[in-house]
Amino acid sequence: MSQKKQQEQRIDVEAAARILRDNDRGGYSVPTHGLYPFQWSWDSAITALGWMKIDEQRAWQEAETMFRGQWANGMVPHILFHKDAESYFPGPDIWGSNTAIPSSAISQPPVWATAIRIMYETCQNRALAEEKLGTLLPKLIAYHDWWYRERDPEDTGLVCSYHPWESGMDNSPAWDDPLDAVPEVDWTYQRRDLGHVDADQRPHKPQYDRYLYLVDFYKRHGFDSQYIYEHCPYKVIDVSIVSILQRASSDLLELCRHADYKSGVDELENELARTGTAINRLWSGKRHCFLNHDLMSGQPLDEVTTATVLPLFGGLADTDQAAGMCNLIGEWLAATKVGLSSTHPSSARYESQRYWRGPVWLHINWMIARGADDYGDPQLAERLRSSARDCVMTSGFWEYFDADTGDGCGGDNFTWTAAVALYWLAS
Ligand code: 9WN
Repeated sequence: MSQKKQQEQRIDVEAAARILRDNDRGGYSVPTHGLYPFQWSWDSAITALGWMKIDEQRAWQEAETMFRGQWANGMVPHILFHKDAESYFPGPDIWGSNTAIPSSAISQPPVWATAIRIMYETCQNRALAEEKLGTLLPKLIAYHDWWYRERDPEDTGLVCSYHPWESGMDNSPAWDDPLDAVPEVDWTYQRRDLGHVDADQRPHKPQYDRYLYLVDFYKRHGFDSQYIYEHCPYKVIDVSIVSILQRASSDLLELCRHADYKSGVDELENELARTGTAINRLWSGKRHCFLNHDLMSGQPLDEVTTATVLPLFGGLADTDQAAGMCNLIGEWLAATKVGLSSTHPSSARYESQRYWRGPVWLHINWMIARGADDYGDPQLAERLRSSARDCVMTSGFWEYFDADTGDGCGGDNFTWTAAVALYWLAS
């Protein structure tokens, strides 16, 4: 589509709002009908931003419902299985969490406090926002405390992750080598995802065998944090989680200041400072970005993916690092039809339409654009936004987009794509 034509066209906000309403299951949204029939944590946080544009009460409810599933130790699970559904595997029986609301036993990138700060600062209904913030703040503090306490027990400043699903960037080539070191399950199972989406757009079986081994491992060891930290066969530092946590912690601090809330604030400040220094251990002068790290092998994971430039979003880069990453992103954007692709196209493992190995996810593009803006590169932010608009205008509200063609992939009528369109692209 020509630039002029695109500018003349508007995002179809009615269609986007309809997707949110159709995927509303009463207080929470499913990412899409069929493929993902439950509440996912980071989807839900992004979705709340979309709800803010059409129904503020409903936006706050999205957060409240998610935090009802918070574990006693503070963890917010990556999936809440509110109702049974046959269309997804693995379900609550495989996870075996035994919680009041059945759930998975890992978390997801902690974008909640960032979303809630945006909601709080952009709301029309201030009284409602004050009331909701009051109940959510202690839960957010407990959630962040869980990350630092359970996922960085040695106070290194860099939290770790135990599952590719925890990163939300499940099939990223960055996880290939650490995942290869995980045993495969020896039981048979039936995947449901392949009944909804073309196999070319989803992970392969050996990866699923290992995803499931890990799920089983947590259950077999009674979800014992200390044991898992010491013995989990997969343990990585995911730059994306570290960066999103850093931004969210600083947003949480800001919210605490607004509400004059003191409990846990000093600890949060300490953690922010610790991570601010520790992140430099991941910097690669050769790649001009921060590399994920395998804690089992002790080696950096040398793949340039969208995770590796998210320190822009986390405010974790110094001026030179930020300039290096913005240059990298500029060239990277020019190398695919739509962007930013989840894996750099020069990687031998790049695949333009397979899950997290190349396609474009719009909420990630929003985060990177926001980071570019913060570091004084609004032109780059606008290029990212314009490319994201192009995806939606040309193909619709898909889960993700083929980076080489712009075609929609994965699930259709996807909630977070509609939410990002409402929140970021329509304005
Ligand atoms: C596993 C819901 C989720 C997203 C993830 C995405 C995908 C699940 C899956 O779907 O993961 O959690 O079964 O593939 O990778 O980012 O939150 O949309």
